[in-house]
Amino acid sequence: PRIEAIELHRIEVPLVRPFETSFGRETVREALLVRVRTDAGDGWGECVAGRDPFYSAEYVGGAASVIERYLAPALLAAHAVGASHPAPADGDRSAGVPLAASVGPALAFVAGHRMAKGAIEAAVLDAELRAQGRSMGAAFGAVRDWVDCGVSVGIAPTLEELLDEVTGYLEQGYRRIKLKIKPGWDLVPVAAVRELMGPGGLLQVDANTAYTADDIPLLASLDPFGLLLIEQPFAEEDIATHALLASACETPVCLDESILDAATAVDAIERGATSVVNIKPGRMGGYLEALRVHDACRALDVPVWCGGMLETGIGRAANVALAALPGFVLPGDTSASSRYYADDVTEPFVLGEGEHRGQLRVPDGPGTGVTVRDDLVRQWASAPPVVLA
Ligand code: OSB
Ligand code: MG
Repeated sequence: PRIEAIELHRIEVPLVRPFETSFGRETVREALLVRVRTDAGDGWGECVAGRDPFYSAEYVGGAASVIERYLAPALLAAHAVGASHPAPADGDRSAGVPLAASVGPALAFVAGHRMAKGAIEAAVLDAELRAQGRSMGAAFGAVRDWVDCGVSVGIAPTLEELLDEVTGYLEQGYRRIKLKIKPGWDLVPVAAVRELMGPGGLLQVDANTAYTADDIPLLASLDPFGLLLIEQPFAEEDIATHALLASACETPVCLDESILDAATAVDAIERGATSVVNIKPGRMGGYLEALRVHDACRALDVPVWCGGMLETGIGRAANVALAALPGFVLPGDTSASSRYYADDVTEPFVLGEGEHRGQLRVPDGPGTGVTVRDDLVRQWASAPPVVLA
């Protein structure tokens, strides 16, 4: 297929409850959706950047701007004459999706902006796979039809409210709880939730860079709670302090913000800074790089799990497909739509029942396998769509 136009749609979707982390509190998800129009049909991608540059340097307004000014014009120019793309080598992760594989190289001239690039690549991948009649799961090499789901629980106003929220999620069947922590909200909530879940419950924490090297003894004192992992306690650039913590505690250290691509993942693993990896495709510039991170971790015997960024059904569908790969051995932050939104822009993701309690089904329709509701995209628009052609 040939890329004919790239559309940007900014929407605001209210969250069912505020989501508070060490870097801020959100009550709506401001999402940037990308629709790619090709001569063989359309595809949708979701940018994972947040409203503000707090989790990462990228944010929705910046992503929209860089796409409009640099990325979309370059991609459209690269495809203007219906240029043919060299088929990726056999065994390469992008064999079979030459159009999506051409996106990364065409946009590499722009430094960084992985979330913006990833959104475009995801839309192109969706369009290309739809044209082929292939699902993302099939294209990625999914080995399961259902994936285990965890839930990321924000910082609560009180301990009592936290325990109520966690109790609700456990009743809904979630297989793992992740608590957001920050200095002053760590040992006490972790102890309380461990008590609530019992010794066997899968529990982990995420600090979103809120600690410093001085906190190593405090973080090591979480060891008795039998956590699955401690996620990103220190700054994005600070591999060294993560390695120090890893040698000072029993709980596995897991990097999120620091993992920019397969090369940084391998480097952090080799330096002993991470023994589990949170794969967030949007943060790594797209699903094709996420597949490379998965493969690299698997070759090093490092378990991975699929992170989340409060995605709508568009990003969620692709994340669930990715989480069906063999290296994803821990439950992901791939929660049901209802954990975030009363209404989703696609058909909602609903947790399974019976043997599939606490799981989501991997979509098997072409592309992401979900249908975007144009009416809701229009209704929830926070800015007029931008069409680049
Ligand atoms: O650090 O994993 C994170 C949400 C927004 C930004 C960063 C993070 C998160 C989450 C929520 O933890 C995961 C989800 O349920 O989508
Ligand atoms: Mg995280």
